[in-house]
Amino acid sequence: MRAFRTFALPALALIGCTANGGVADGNAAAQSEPQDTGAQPFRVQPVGQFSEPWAMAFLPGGRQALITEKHGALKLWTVGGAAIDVSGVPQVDHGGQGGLGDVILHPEFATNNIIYLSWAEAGEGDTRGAAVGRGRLVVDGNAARLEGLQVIWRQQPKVTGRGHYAHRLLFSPDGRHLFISSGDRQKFDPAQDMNANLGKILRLNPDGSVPADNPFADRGGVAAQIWVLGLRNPLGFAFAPDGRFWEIEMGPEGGDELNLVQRGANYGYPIVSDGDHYDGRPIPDHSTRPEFAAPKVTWTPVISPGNMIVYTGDLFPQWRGDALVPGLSSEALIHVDLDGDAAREAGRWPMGARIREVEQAPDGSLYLLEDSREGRGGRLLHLTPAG
Ligand SMILES: [Ca+2]
Ligand SMILES: [Ca+2]
Repeated sequence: MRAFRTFALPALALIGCTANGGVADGNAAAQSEPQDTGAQPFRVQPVGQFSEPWAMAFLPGGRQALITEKHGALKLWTVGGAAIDVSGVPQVDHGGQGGLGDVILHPEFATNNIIYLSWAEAGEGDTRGAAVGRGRLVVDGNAARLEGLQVIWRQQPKVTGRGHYAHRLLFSPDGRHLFISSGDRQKFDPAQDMNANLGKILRLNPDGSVPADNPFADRGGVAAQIWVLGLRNPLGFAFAPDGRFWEIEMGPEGGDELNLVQRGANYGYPIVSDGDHYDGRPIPDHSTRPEFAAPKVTWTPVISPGNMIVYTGDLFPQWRGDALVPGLSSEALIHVDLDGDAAREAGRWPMGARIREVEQAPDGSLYLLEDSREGRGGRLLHLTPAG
């Protein structure tokens, strides 16, 4: 991540919550819907403090959640209480954008206690890459541990640098497939290379094996894992209740993207982007190459998405079926209206801090994890309806 994202605060974030910074894809019906109005619809309560928090996943029942810290700790946090360390987590390569990453539950966690983690792993020489593993969470009184951790997937090839791991994890709504988002590791061309699983979304069986009905299964090798390609740094993805699969990613200088994920599609990076390279070299815009799948929303200036969810709760009925996106450089929570195949930014609330993740609790309230750096930030914030 460049200094641009660290320090540039887009003007839109400063003028409040009615900004429509996103460029929608021209769906007139979507644009005629009312915008969110100015009043912040939620109350914010700090409820925890973490060191480099990156991801959060509630356990069934919603009384406890797992929270990863990028430096390599997994915490079991109790609502209204303390956080304890979970032992048995893997060694991580901590630095840059890398360390311990995402955490999700197996769809049948209630009976098998299996969780999935992603992290940055050191390789030969000066190389590294993301890894995904799964193990059994054992909570024993006031202690917790991870047992039988097995690596089920790795980025290939491992490369130099410490950026663009992405490594977000998601199960399909039917629980039959695990999706992994894999960033381009700031190496550009691997996003189009079918012999690399960088710059892609991969689709696996829950045990890490490759489904026979994947779009490129007949090619074998890592190509068989690929669901879609041509991505840059896909940091969030989620299924909407209508079954549509959405992905959000950081573009280069400009051009953050919200994409509708369609089996086997190529989203064109690094051949096309609505942004350009940080050193000023242009990248042709999506409109110049219609053979590539185009984003449904692009953002310039960028929002720097941390992840995304599609909200399905009752506490914020105005957001049901829509995407919520936390912003790092934009220091905001962003509401993206989803309407069939169309999408548009519909509201933005300044949070005064870089936000890494948004998570929906089982009761429909929201939690935000602040990014932290140099000892600042890192709070867990609870959002409940205002008034
Ligand atoms: Ca999460
Ligand atoms: Ca461009």
